[in-house]
Amino acid sequence: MSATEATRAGDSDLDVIIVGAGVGGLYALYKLRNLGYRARIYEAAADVGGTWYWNRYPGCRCDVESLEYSFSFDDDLQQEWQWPERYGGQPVILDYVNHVADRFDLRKDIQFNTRIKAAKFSNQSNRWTITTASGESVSAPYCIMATGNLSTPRKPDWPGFDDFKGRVEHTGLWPHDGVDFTGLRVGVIGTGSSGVQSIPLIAKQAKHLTVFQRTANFSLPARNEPMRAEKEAAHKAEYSERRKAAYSTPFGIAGFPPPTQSALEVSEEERNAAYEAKWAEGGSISYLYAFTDLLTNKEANDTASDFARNKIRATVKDPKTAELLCPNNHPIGTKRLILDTDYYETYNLDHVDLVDVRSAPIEGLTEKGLKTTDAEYELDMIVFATGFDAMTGAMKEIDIQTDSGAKIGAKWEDGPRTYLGIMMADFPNLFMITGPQSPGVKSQMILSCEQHVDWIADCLEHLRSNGQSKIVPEPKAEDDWVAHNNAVADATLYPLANSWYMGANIPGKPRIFMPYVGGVEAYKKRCDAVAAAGYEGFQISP
Ligand code: N01
Repeated sequence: MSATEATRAGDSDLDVIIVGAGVGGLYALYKLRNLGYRARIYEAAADVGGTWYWNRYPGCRCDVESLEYSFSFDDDLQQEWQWPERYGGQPVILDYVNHVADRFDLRKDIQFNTRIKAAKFSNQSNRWTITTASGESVSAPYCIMATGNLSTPRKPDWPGFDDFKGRVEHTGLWPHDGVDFTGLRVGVIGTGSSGVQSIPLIAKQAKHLTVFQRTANFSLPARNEPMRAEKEAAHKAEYSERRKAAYSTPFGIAGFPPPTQSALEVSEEERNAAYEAKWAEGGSISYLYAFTDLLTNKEANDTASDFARNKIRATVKDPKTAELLCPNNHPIGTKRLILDTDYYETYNLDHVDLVDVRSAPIEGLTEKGLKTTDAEYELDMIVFATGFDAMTGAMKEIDIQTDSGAKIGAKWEDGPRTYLGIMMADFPNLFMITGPQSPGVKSQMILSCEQHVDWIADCLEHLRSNGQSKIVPEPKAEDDWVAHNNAVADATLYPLANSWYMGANIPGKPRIFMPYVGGVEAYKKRCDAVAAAGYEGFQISP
């Protein structure tokens, strides 16, 4: 029997197929295995880690504090693991994920180097069959897509990639052996989190750095620092209470007392003192939590945006560069608020230039570098920090369909449609971890992954104990959830920004606000109520 046949034979006994070995997929495997399900992960990469496996660019770091951005399901794990810094750097987070995979013996049920190309549901056999890029197929009654929200890196569709004589890299597909910029003229395209984190470190090595900026983004100082022993001890002493409390917050992160005042009901002096304190403290939630209405009232938001713009002007010495770095087309917080280390300071270095590609867009690559509508820039290396086909990209790259004719491409043609961001009408037994229209990317991601996995596990237990084996959302429940999602977003300032939350960074992608922004607390209550009511809004059958 060949290795492939052997795998297939074993896999025919699977209860659950999981796609993706990032934090969501790994916890799903752990949880379901402990409940007695035969589950296996299929993972495109050569190892675990998901986003932390692929994004190895210099400066890559989580913008949620490390004591929060970690699994809560095992108290020994959270007590024993030691985070060296306030915010986890990519290498440390990847070490942590590897530690979790080893500690709970997860690798034996993960098939690496296996990209899933198609998934098809048969109503007759009540099974999902997934097909890998090499043509292998595996089936199981249930399938969980743990494919991530920022896992399909995208470069603009420009001419000239083959002409360029230098090197091209994307931050989301960074080489494992690193990149040496010494002596090179480097161009970075993009000033989202990936660009802003990598630019100061690339500038340290490169002979010359040109940053090509289309949209200036707001970024706050991260104030990263070595983990303080007393902070770690205090946090660990009340870890389980803090984890529970996190579910009663909007972003799934405890420790930030909710604001009580509007930015407009205090004096300018008081307001600026509050922003100054938050600026000094570091952290995006802290800043956006300065007042109650920063994400819902434009006038209130303007005060926080102005404060941040003045900080940029005070840091960047060249007034023209400073002005170009001041965001002017979206309220602060409506695009992902970035945390940086020395980002604005980097523009004071003589060998770093900022080029505005909003007024003179990039036309393509040339033999020597990059050409905009008004100049050519000679470069040895171009770093694309141009982001991802966020939230829907990874799912849509898989040909997901059912034998009743449902297809993911058609289903999501005008934007994602889900019930609770966990399942879709017409696609039975297919679950998503932190799918669109759930709080995922607007929350502490690991908490949201755990919440979804726990909900899915309870759901499978409910089916098993009731002798049922098929679950699918009712179309009306999905319609209502989509409408609710849109209504909640429309009550905020978020839709004012051309962000990846809106699909705006991908030409031709429908402009629809994709994450659920009603907050983790309200969302979890809703999910729990749906389950408690016998899976309200779902059709369940044998
Ligand atoms: O991607 P982005 P990212 N011509 O989409 C520009 C998470 N993350 O990889 O804004 C010129 O934010 C684009 O310009 P514009 C985090 O959630 C987290 O940086 O579309 N420029 C933008 O400046 C984050 O939000 C961490 O006008 C072009 C940039 O490329 C998300 O991942 C670290 C262009 C893309 O920014 C994505 O971040 C890193 C074009 N044709 C990432 N096309 C942390 O935890 C695109 N751009 C800290």
